[in-house]
Amino acid sequence: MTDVNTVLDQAGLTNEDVRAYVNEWFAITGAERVEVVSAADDARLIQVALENGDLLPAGEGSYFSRSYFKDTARAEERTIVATSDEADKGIYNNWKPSSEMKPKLIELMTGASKGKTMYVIPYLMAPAGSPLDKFAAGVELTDNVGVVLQMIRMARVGVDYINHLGNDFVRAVHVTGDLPNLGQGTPDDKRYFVTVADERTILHFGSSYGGNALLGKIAHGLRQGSYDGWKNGFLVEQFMLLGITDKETGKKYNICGGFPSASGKTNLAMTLSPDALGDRYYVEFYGDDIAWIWVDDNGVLRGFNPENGVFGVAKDTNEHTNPTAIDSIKPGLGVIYTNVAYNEKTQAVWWEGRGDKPTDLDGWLDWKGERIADRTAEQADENWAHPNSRFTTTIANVPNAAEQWDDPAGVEIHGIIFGGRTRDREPLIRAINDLAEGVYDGLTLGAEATFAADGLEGVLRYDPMSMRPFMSYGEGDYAQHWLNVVGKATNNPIFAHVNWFQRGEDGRFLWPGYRENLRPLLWLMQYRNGEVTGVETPVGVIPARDELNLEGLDEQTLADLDTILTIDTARWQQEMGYRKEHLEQFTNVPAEIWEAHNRVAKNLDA
Ligand code: GTP
Ligand code: SPV
Ligand code: MN
Repeated sequence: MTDVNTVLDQAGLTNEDVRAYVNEWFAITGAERVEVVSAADDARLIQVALENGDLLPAGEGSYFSRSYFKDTARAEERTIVATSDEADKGIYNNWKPSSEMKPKLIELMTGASKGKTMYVIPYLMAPAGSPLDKFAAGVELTDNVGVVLQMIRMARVGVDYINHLGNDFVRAVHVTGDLPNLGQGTPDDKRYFVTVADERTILHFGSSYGGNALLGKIAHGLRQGSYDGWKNGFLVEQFMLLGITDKETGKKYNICGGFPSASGKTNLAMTLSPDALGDRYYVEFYGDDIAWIWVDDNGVLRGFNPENGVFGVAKDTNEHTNPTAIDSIKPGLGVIYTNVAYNEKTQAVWWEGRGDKPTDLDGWLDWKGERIADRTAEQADENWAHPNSRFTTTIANVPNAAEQWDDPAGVEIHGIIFGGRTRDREPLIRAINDLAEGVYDGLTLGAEATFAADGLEGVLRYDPMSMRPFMSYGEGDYAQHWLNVVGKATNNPIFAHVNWFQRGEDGRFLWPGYRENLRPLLWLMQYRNGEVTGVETPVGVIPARDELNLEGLDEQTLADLDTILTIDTARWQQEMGYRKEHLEQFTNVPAEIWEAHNRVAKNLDA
């Protein structure tokens, strides 16, 4: 029998509250051993994972892992926010009383780590020393070494982050469960992913994948964080955060923005300026998935990325679409690939959109581990990689990471954008000057769901602020909180809605996207500065065609441009009816939000 306290002593884990928590869950889960980890354990734990088969080598200093084939994305219908107050119930947070969920999870986890090691991962989801530190610390307990290796990349990990914090830490318990016997997606589904928000406790059972298992990232960094932010005056959002420097004028702008999962945040934050614009603009990466945002004592809206790494979508990542990402996953950087195609002979990896499909099939296995060469004619067109396959790399590996990406003071935010996969209606960009209209726009963000959530790809749905799967309390209160926080800012952040995904009748994207997305963002900052006036429409200000820098765009794009710079009034009028129904579901919607809705509707009818 392991003496837990001896292990904690040896690891220098002195926080008494953390020690009691580890002891409690060690007893419940029935783990055989306990181990406290820090980032310095990475090389040793990589060896452990290679030896037990959790990882396979993927060339020099890169690794490959395959998750169970029914465990490849977040499971939204199994994800629950529990509290003791029914007033926290929203439309999207799957609220349940904590008195119901906690016993369930304790029962599921009891004895469920038998024979395994319980890893204790003390972590911080913030640059150390920030004003939000006490909301950012947590201790994940997991029985899965792969999860530890992912957490070491995605969070700051070590006992020094939590020893001094007393009880100010999130309790985050992860138990993998017997994956082949959990009934995933059936009426007998045994998985539960629960955030007990008012107790700052996260209990996830039945997965080893991504947001289901790396509890610092989504469960704490978004769900728990946004609940804490609501109670303590800051915002926590599924946002990327980037900086644009205009080397000619010396001006620098920081823009954050929410696009639903797998809709382009990582790509935008890693983008390079289009070649045709020369080297005038430089884009810096602060964050690609989460931003914590507050107003400082001088009234300036600021934000930082709480993460330490990037858990990026592999699909379509290549030298052309995202050269920065390709540089950040070069050999030797400790990158972990999950659910891509893997060559067991050469250790090469591949995914759809990586480049030419290998023609020599020798050694190639698809994401399920099945030999490609053995495929039947019917299977020939199936994907090699899972569409939600991912790469994990640290921000230190990202070539355009800003010097201050790790600055606890965060950076000033000049613009807030919302966007998603919308095949019609939404123009390339529309700027919104008014706070309530900006918040209203985020609240009514409608987009096609992606493969980042199980079984939902392509479904059109509203995804408020891109937080639908991560909402921790009611949507009306959420809107009011936005009005309160951003309303305090005196530095005039501008809002905008963007869409890189409008399609033509033949299904093609009308805008080339990727690096070219910088062009509308540059226009937005010029508009904020009063350097261009744009064209007023009922739904915001869109660029006049000649205000956009069009240098070097191809013929087709130039021909399509008028379509994506047009407001389809009839389609928008129809949309306003849907929006009304969408907002009517929510309780406590602020009057300002309804006024914004009515103003836009009236403008459209005028
Ligand atoms: P999460 O990590 O799930 O929150 O996703 P994300 O929002 O960071 O999405 P990401 O940048 O990883 O992009 C998801 C997918 O969209 C990838 O397959 C990209 O190649 C693709 N994508 C990103 N930007 C664009 C774009 O401008 N145009 C087009 N057509 N596809 C894009
Ligand atoms: C998302 O789905 O928005 C992600 C990936 O960022 S996961 O960590 O799986 O939630
Ligand atoms: Mn995300």
